Amino acid sequence: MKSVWGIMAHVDAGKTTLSEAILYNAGQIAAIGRVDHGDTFLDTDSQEKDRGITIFSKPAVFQYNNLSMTLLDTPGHVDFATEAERAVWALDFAILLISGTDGVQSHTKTIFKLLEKNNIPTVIFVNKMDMDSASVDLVLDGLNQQLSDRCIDFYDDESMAAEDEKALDEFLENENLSNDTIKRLVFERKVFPVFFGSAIKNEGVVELMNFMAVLSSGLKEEKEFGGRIYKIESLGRDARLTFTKITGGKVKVKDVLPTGEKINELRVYSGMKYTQVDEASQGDVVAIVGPKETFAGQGLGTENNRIELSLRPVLQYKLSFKDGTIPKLAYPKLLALNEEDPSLNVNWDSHKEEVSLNLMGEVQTEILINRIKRELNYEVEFEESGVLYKETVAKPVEGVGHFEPLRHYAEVHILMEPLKEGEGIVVETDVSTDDLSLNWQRLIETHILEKEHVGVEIGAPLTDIKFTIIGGRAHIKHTEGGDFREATYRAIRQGLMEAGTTILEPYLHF
Ligand SMILES: Nc1nc2c(ncn2[C@@H]2O[C@H](COP(=O)(O)OP(=O)(O)OP(=O)(O)O)[C@@H](O)[C@H]2O)c(=O)[nH]1
Ligand SMILES: [Mg+2]
Repeated sequence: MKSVWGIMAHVDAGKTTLSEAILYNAGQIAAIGRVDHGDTFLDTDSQEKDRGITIFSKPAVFQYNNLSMTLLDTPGHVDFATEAERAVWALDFAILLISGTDGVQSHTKTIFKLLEKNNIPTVIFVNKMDMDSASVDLVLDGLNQQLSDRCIDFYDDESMAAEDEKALDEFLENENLSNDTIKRLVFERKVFPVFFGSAIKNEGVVELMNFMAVLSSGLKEEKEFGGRIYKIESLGRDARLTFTKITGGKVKVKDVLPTGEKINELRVYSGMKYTQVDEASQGDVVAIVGPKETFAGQGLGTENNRIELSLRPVLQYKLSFKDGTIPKLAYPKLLALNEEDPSLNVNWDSHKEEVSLNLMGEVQTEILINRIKRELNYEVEFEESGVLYKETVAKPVEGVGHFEPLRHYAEVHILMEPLKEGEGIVVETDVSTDDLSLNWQRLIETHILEKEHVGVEIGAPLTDIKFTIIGGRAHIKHTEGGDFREATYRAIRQGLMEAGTTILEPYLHF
């Protein structure tokens, strides 16, 4: 079985260095490159080399124990947290890195929550154990207190067994746990096994890789086609690339995606280079060339939902041109940035005649200014211009939407209820297929999820809402594809108008 592994951690924990060690042990590269020398397989962008940090998540493909695995190295700097979050959408498993000298950091907790939310089986590697100040006991204590008491030393079978009744029986009988049992505990996220080592000295890495092979061989085959788009790239590239993890079945060049767009080319990237393939199957990460309308978070085939970022910028900035460029003319080109990172929300304000966008922090701002200079040739700067609010529905309400011009018909009833902070957008259905056929129910669900709906107070994006589809009607003859879209949008709008919305203010923990 092919599998996708993400390496995640706070900044400078040694993710890129661990990727080097893994690729070296797998025979993929001839020597372990050094971030500080700018010669790693994955930190290939010039700004990454200059700064010695990872900015973009990038895949590397390798074979180990006859298994094919894709590693996604991710950025650890908080300014690039959305890039790391998108990578999570493509993962079968995660390796959470902890620096043996720094222990659990606040960003480590954020990442751990992301992995929990996306239900990713996670293995922990405590790095930099070659340093004198590193301490096994201190790090384990920190993990247990700040992440979960189910972070357990990989070689401590007894403590792992204590997390599960069946495992305990096995341990009492054999005084150890089989690989299969440990595998199950990790798949069920009952245990987060902890490995210790040093990426730079290549210590403890083979042990980690052997366990990666055990986990990879436990994935189940999914026959039906499914895919998850996690990243779009076009700026500075020769084509628009839709990075997709294939979650089931396969796709071929010239196939038409379920979205209606054709695949012209399939590329498997590994480091700087790519190879063209005719076919991609479950467990592959491919860049699809051809589609123009795809977006990060989009599901294909059996993956029939849209994933939204949970980490988001809270400040809006105004972009000004130092080179006299007319903002309106530059705006369409800047839109390519939105495709790569929708959280930027590059926006045109027609009243003020200015371009605005949302940013996470200073390093991201500098990187973006450089990219805009290099790839679009504009000299720009940013000025802080406001706080980003969100809205939620003020109280539970049933929204009703009709769409019935001549020879069209669709009717939709949606219950909208406020959720607790941070719960995001949830969609459920509570209507029998006798009343509304399954394909219409699915269509309504798609239309709820396909775009960011906005509140009625200040037009800020909605969040923390549960939508329940509770009714709807189609006409045997007169219902066409787009009718349910209109009716769904109208139902949401009508409900929000009736109940009103509450403005949510962002806040940060320090
Ligand atoms: N002593 C020691 N240093 C290490 C080890 N692994 C990495 N480093 C050093 O730690 C620094 C950061 O390493 P990276 O691999 O760039 O860390 P990263 O997690 O990829 O950093 P970002 O991508 O920027 O988040 C570099 O100076 C590495 O040489 C290790 O096992 N021991
Ligand atoms: Mg890195």
